[in-house]
Amino acid sequence: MKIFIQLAFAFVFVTMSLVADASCDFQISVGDNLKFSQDKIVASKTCETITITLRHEGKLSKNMMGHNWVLTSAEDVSAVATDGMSAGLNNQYVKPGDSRVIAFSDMIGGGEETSMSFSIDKIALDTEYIFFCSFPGHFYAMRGVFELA
Ligand SMILES: [Cu+2]
Repeated sequence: MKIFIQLAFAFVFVTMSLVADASCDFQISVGDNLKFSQDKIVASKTCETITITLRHEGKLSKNMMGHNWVLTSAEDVSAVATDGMSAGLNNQYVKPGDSRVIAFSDMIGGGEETSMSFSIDKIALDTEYIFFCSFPGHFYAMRGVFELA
């Protein structure tokens, strides 16, 4: 009986941590068009680290239809995307050392997947954040809201 109770507690604990993980880890897919599978990500403010996994389900290569996931404050999006264009594909279209960039993933093409994590310490609760793709020309359409709740 004692073992059963311990197992029951262990089960509840594991279930709770699975639920907690659900709002810290995000799977996002993209394809041969200018669209993320989500236009809003709400992460839990109890997360220490947020992990984004980006999967490209299209067929086109990354120099034609590359996508990545970049997070900045809403007011920095245009400037970061513009500076990123001249940084080139080798830099994932993100200006090296750009302090306005909170997190960014590698640029991927069709059939590829990439994953990246960042600390929640960089997110302020009173600021509006946007995630977008920094491939030249994509940020106008490929973007979404990032929120902590
Ligand atoms: Cu893109």
